[in-house]
Amino acid sequence: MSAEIRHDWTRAELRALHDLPLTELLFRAQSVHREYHDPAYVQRCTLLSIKTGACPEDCAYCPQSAHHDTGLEKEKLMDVEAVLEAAKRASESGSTRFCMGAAWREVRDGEQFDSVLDMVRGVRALGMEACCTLGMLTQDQADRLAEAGLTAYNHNLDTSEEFYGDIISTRTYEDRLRTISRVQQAGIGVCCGGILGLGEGIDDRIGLLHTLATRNPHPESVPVNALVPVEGTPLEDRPPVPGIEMARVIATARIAMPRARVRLSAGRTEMSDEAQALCFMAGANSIFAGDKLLTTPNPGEDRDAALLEQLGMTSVGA
Ligand code: SAM
Ligand code: DTB
Ligand code: SF4
Repeated sequence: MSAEIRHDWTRAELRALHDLPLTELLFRAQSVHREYHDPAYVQRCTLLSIKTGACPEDCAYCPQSAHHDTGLEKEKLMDVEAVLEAAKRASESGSTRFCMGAAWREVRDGEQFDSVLDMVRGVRALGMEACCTLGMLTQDQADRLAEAGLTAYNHNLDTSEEFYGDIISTRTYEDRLRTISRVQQAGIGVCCGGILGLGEGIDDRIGLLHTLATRNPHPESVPVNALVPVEGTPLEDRPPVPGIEMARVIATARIAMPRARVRLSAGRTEMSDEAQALCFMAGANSIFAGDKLLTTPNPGEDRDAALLEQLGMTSVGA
């Protein structure tokens, strides 16, 4: 393999890659991609919101924050059984990873966390990868999730450290990094990425990629979300992110973190087939399947099946 795994990327190097002529950038990303991955394969993951709304954090993009009036119905933590039924359906429809999201600032020990641990064990017993995103964790909680068999923990940095304070005031970048390190320490895969379209500059996108690409090891997966603007949030009027900008960030992530799964995450509903195809050519090799993300719409099985068919790509076998 010629593309070595590096952890010493500089911001300038990443910016230079990002700004290459698109044709050159995609060529380089594709060269790295096929050294480490099957270029025809895309992983499908299913998301489920196991606890919805009324979150004490003030993330400006999020429909689930109690600080914004988005008209979202809040819901208590789901029963273990209902979650496992949804996981079974997801597996039957071809998803290989099941991701459970809770609108919590942090995990609290007790009955609810014990239920989440049961959910993780149940998803693993179905033969699926299990992922959770539950907010901040202590080391003991991360260790217990690892013991339950959790494959990956999603905890996004969203943007650069410099821009972070413009988007969230109730926690710091440092808080986020601390949880990520605990997850890693517990031996769980780190799923960490960001959102484009928050009003950030290109250097903020590079700042995020730099933080991720200089971690050792690199994250197991890197979700690249396009903001889904939700009425009632401070970012409701943000303009859509051009597909080409998504592709540039994905390609830079692919080159800098060759082994990571790069997930074309939220925002696909608004993207054309061509823009999504460009993102796959840039090195994205995972998507969220099904007609719902956590609380907002996603393209759904039929549109995705038609897209993958057109592209001659598959989500079966790795
Ligand atoms: N509360 C936990 C946390 O924030 O870590 C887990 C759930 S939270 C909804 C998971 C991720 O969804 C966030 O980190 C953010 O990156 C993404 N997200 C939330 N709202 C979004 C939106 N409107 N558009 C795109 N991504 C969004
Ligand atoms: C991630 O990076 N994107 C997913 C998953 N990780 C948890 C969540 C997207 C949420 C989009 C807004 C919503 O549906 O509520
Ligand atoms: Fe809460 Fe997570 Fe939404 Fe922030 S992104 S408001 S922490 S659910």
